[in-house]
Amino acid sequence: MRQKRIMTIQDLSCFGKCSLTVAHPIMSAMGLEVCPIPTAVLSTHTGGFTGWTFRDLAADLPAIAAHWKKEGLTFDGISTGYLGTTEMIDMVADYFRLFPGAKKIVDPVFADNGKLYAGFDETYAAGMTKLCGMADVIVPNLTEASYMLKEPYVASGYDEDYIHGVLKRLAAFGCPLTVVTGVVYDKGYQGAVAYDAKEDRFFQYFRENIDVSFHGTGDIFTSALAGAVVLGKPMEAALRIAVDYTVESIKATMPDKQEHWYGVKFETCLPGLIQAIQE
Ligand code: PXL
Repeated sequence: MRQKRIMTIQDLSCFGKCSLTVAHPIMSAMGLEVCPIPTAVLSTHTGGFTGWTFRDLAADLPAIAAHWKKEGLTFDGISTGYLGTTEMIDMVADYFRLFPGAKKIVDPVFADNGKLYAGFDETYAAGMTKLCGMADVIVPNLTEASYMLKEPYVASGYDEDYIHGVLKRLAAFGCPLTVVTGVVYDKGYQGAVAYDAKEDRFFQYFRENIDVSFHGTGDIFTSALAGAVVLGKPMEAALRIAVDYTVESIKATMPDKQEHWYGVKFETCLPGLIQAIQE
């Protein structure tokens, strides 16, 4: 059987365990052939460091796509993460048009904990909303969902009806499978809830809530989810695989959480992920 092939379009933050430095190893471990497209090279991610370098590689994107098309390359999936500029969002939309056979998984990556990340604004959120409308699966957190829906951010105290409503309103942008992450109904549990618009069905998977915040866990979740989806796992299984892997990576980091604030030890948990996709 031909190996499943996925391209992943996001930045390469050389230090900090996020975006390409997690997506590539995670999806490789899952058995996918991973083709990374770095949108920019940064010395570190922007979440907690100061003075990072930033080399924009936007100019290379159209040429990479043109070469790949000339070579006749095809892809089973395209996953996207931090893109940085609206110009880059437009270029990714072109990739989506050029590779129509690929399953498109979009993680909006522009905000968390009620706030936009450094360098983003409402225009970027609007551009990302359009890209989400072109995707097969979207994976916003509740902050990104609120920006895309232009609704106030609700940090806590919401119920299942509220989350199901958010998912349905997001689905109206045009994506058939919507997943929201970081859902906490009851302080003891955290998880992800998904909505399959075609079947009008919700799925959810929760684990114990570890009340700490590490950078890059959203990227880890989306990488595992995208890998599972492109491997053909049903959404129920993909959610479980991705939530379990993220929780295990956080748990593995807890003993060193002070020193490791910039990212979790996802590497040590890869054997469990490899096991999980074989089940
Ligand atoms: O983890 C998301 C992410 C990815 N890439 C860069 C970031 C962030 C979040 O801040 O700064 C460069």
